[in-house]
This record gives sequence, C-alpha cells and structure tokens, in this order.
Amino acid sequence: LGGYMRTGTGTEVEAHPETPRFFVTGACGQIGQEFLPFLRSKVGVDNVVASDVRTSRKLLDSGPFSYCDVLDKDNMARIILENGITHVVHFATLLSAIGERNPALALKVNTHGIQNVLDLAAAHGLSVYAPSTIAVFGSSTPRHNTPDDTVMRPHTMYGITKVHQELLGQYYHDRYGVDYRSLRYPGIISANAPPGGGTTDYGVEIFGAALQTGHYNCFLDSDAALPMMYMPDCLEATWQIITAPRDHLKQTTYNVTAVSFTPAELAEAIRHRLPHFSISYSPDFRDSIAKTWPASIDDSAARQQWGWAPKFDLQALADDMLTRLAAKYK
Ligand code: AKB
Repeated sequence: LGGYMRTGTGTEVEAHPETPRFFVTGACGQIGQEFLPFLRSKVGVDNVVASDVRTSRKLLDSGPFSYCDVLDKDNMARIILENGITHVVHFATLLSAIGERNPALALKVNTHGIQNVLDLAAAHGLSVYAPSTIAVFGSSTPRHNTPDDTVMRPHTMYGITKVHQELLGQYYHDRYGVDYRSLRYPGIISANAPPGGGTTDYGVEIFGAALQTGHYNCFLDSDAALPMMYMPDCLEATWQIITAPRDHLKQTTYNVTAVSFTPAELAEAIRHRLPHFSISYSPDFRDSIAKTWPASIDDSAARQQWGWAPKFDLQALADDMLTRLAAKYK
C-alpha cells in the first residue's frame, strides 16, 4: 500500500514515493459511511475520493466526493484517472434482505459493479479491496466453524453475486496480477451507521428498541446463531487486510469474525444493563436466510497470516452500543 504498507507484523508505516489515492464506492452505505472517515484519518482527507449515487451535506463537507453509479464504467474511469487513484475500496452492493426484494437489481449492481472495478484495476494497475460475506455459504456448507475453503452454494441472490465476486477477484489476480483483497464480513453492528438491508440488521435495531421502548420484536427466531462483529473491529480488520504486506497473504479472500450469538443471547447481554428489556420473536423470510448461513466461522488463516485479533466480545459490544446510543438519544 505505497506509503502506508505495514512493515512486518507491526502497524507502523513506511515511506514510499507514490502517495496512495483511494476511491471509495458506496460511501453512504452501512460500512462506507464509517470506513470513509476512518480511512481519511489514516491517509489524509484529500487522498480519498468518496462516491455514491446519493450524498448528504455532511458527506460533501467532509472531503472530495464524486457522483458514481458503479454500473457506469466510463464515469468510474474518468474519476479514477482524473484523481490519480491507486486503490479502489468497493462497498457499493445490495445486501441479502434487500436483494431478495429485488433480485434482478441485486444481480445487476453486484456483478457489473465488481466487473467494472476489476476491469479498470487491470487496465490501470489499481489495487482493489471489496468485501465478501458469510452469505456465500449455504445449507450444504458445514455450519459450525466454517472454514475458508468449503462448499459455497448460497440461496440468496446476494450470496450468488458474492461467490461470483470472489471467483472473479481470484481470476483477475491470477490472470492480470490485480492486487485483489477481500474479507468475508459477518453481521456488522454499529452505533452510528443504520443497518443496510441485511439479515443481520436485527443486531443493530435491537439496541435502539431496547433504549427507546424496552421491547424488541425480532424478525429472526431466538436460536438463529450467526457470526457477528462490532464496527470498530470491522474497520480495523479492513484496514489491516488493505495494508498487509502482500507476501503475507496466501489467499485473496479471508473469513473474519469476532463472536457468534443468537438473538436470545444478545437479549441476555442487553439485560445485564437493562434488566427490564424484553424480546419477542416473529420470524420472517430473513430467518429462513439466516438458517442457511454458518453459526460460526473459522478465521484462523486471517489470524495467522496478517495478525487479525478482534477486541470486542458479546458483552463488550453490547455495553459499548448501549453507552453510545444512550448518549445519542439524550
Ligand atoms: C447481510 O445480512 O446481508 C449482511 C451480510 C452478513 O453480509 N450484513
């Protein structure tokens, strides 16, 4: 990563003549809106061009922004070339639940978006980070401690497009030498970013409901165990894979996780702080999706090869969420 490549296994950075310049797609989305300020704090505001098909005053005031529909390759090429971009962070995607509501759009945006990014990366020597997801797995995948390399036969359009992304990223890496890197995100929980239309959104919604009404009606069943991660860990993991020395990486895509829990276990962790909190269950189509995903995943390769180590367990995550949201609602 040019001037920001981590040296050895440490987190220090070394100088490089070429200043890395980042282009972030989907900057208004769940991960994008938090990764953007995090990345700018690492590499400098002006070295990151944010993009999306929507924007906000806050985003426009925070640094460089360009309108970009990831389906429009020519516009993407223009932004990349005019800004001397060296790295693309590609977040623009339709998640699992929203993707099932509009599979045709999910197929188009998710597959053409990554193809455009990878084509431009091959043509202009760019590095690419694009997250994958636990949704690449399906009901024929081992459900517990799911390894990196295993059966990938997903049941959602989102999962299918992310298998396509993983294979395409590997192909462009092998065939054209594109430095393509990816993490399979579990459910991501954040006190700042609203959930983005996924199956794991209950893990964010539950905290707002707990503080505002003391009750949450969950769209997953009580026993729907899923791998999860708190946003600060997600930001760190993403930065670490982007900056990992290339020769440490033995694969293009890695499982990463922090904790696995069920809605009932999360409710219990909330009750440590809010003893009167109650939960009921009205499972919908998202519960059927969750039941085809791993209950836990094995991220030992990430831990061994580039030093991944999450900081937040279930109780630490719940406590921090409640503290932050309580301050926000004051
Ligand atoms: C979703 O629920 O669709 C996402 C994911 C696990 O990729 N949060």
